[in-house]
Amino acid sequence: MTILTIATKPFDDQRPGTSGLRKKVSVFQQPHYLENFVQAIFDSLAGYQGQTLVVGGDGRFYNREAIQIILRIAAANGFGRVLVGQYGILSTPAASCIIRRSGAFGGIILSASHNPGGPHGDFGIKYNTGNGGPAPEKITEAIYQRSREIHSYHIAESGDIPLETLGTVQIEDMHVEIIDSVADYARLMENLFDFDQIHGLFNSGLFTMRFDAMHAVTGPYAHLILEERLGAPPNTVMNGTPLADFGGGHPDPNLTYASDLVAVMKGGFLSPDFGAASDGDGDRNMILGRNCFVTPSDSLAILTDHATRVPGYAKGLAGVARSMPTSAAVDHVAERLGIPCYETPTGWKFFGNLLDAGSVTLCGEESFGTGSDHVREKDGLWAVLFWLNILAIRRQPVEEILREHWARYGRNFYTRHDYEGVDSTRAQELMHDLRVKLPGLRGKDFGSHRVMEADDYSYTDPVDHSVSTGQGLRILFENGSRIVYRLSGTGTEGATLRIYIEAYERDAARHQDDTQTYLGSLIQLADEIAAITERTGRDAPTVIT
Ligand code: VG1
Ligand code: CO
Repeated sequence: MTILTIATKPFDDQRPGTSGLRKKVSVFQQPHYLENFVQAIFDSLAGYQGQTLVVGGDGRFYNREAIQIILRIAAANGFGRVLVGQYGILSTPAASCIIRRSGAFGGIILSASHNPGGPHGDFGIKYNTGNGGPAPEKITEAIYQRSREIHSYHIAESGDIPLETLGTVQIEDMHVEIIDSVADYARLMENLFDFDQIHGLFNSGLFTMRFDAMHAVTGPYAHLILEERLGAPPNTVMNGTPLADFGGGHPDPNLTYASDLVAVMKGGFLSPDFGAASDGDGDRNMILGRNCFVTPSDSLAILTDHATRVPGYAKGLAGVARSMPTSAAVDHVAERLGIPCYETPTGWKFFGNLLDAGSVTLCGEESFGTGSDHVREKDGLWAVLFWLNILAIRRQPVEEILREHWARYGRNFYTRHDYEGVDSTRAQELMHDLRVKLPGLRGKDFGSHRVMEADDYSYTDPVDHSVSTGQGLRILFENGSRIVYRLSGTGTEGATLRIYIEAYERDAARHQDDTQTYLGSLIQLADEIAAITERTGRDAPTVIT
C-alpha cells in the first residue's frame, strides 16, 4: 500500500457554523470536498502522530463513505489508532464519552444533527478535541483559514474497511478498531443514575413511557438501556432502527417534527405517563408528560433542582450555565442553591471551558439540549434518564412536577419563532438594520414594556478570555421580559431567522395560561420592531417551539 499526495484546489465555503460544517450531501460528494476539509482539520492540529482518533456518525446517508475517506486520510497523516463505532454509528454524546475514556487526541463526528438526511438531505462533519467537546472557535477558524489555501491532501491507498465486524484491522501503520457503539456510553449512564430505582418504576406496573428515536442514532442506545437494562417493555422505543434518510422524516425532537410521539401523548388517560424523543445524532431531547410539554429551559431548571437526589450529582453542583437565548428559569434555581449561573453564546462549544475548569456541572440550551460534565456534548438520552430517575423518586405525573416547580420559582413563559428558508440577503439586511436601530430603542416605551437595554450580544470567556462578538441582538425590558434575534448557524438553505421571546410571571394564577397568548404582545412587538412580516413576506413562522 502507498500513501498518495493528491493535488487539490480550495473551496471557499468551508467555514464551520454553530456546530461543524453542514452542507447538502451533494456538496460533500463533490470530488475532493470532504478530503480537503479533513486535511484542513489535521493541518490545523499538531502532535497527533501515533495518537488515537475517534470516528463515528449518526448513520445518515454518506456516513459510511465519509468514514472510509477519513480513515485513509488519518492513516496517511500518521494517526496511530482510530476507534470507529460499529457500522460507523456513534451518537454525538457517545463519541464524546469514547474520546474521553480512550484518552484520544480528538474525534471526528459525522452528523447534520436534526437536519433531514438522504441523498437530497444534509451531511455534516465536526472536529472534537481531546476533552471530548466541539473544537472552540480558535480551532474552527484555523480550519477554515487552512481550507482556503489548501493545495494537496494525503491519502492512503487502501480498500474499504469492513465496519460491521468488531475487532482490529490495519491501514498502513494505523490500527483501526471497530468498537461497540453503545457499551461505553451505557456504562457511563449506569454510574450516573440509579438504575435499580428506575427498574423498579418500570416494574411497578404503574408507569409507561414511549421514546421516539425518530429513525435516528439513538435507536440502539435506547433499546439497550431502556428496554434491556431498565426493564421497560419492548414497545417502549418507537422508530428505533436508524435509517440513512431517517424514514424521510425531520429528526428534530420538537412538537412539530416529533409528531408520532406527540400524537401518542395526546391520548388522554390512555397515553403513556412519560414521553421523550431525541434528534438525528442523539444530543437533543424533548420531554413530555401526559398532555404536557416541558420546555427545554424548564427542563434544565428542574434537573438542576433535583440534581443532588441523583447519584451522579449527589455531591452538589459547582454551577450551571445556559446559552443566552435560553430562558432564565434555571437562574432562579441557581440563586436558591447559591451556585453561579453563567450565560454563554449559542452552541455547545462555549460550555467546554467552563466544564473543563470545574466551574459548572450542568448546562443547557433552549434548543432541546441539556447536558453535564459527564461528557462535553449535550446528551439526549442522559436527560431522559435523569427525568426517569426523578420520576422514580417522586412518583408523580410530569405535569404535577412542572406545576409545583412554577409555583415555587415562578414561570418563565418562553417561545421561539423560526422563519426558515428566508432569502439570505434579506435576512442579513434585516439584522443589520435592526442592529443600527438598537441604541435608539433604549428608554422607549412600547405599551407596558419599557426598553432597558438593547445590544448586540458579545461574550468574553471567563476562562481563556477569548471574545466572541455578534452572538444575537437583544432587547431587554425593565419588567424582565426580552426579545432576542439571531440567524441560525446550522442551516444549509437560505437563512433561518430565530426570534426568542420570554416573560417572567410570579403569580401562580396565571401559570396555566397559553404561552402564545401570554406572550402575545411581545410577539407582536418583536415583529413590529424588526418589521418581520414586511421584510420576509411571511405572515407566520415556519416552526414555533
Ligand atoms: C442550533 C441551536 C443551538 C445548538 C445547535 C447545534 O444552532 O440553536 O442551540 O447548539 O443548533 O445543535 P443555530 O445556530 O441553528 O441556532 V445540534 O443538535 O444541531 O448539533
Ligand atoms: Co443534534
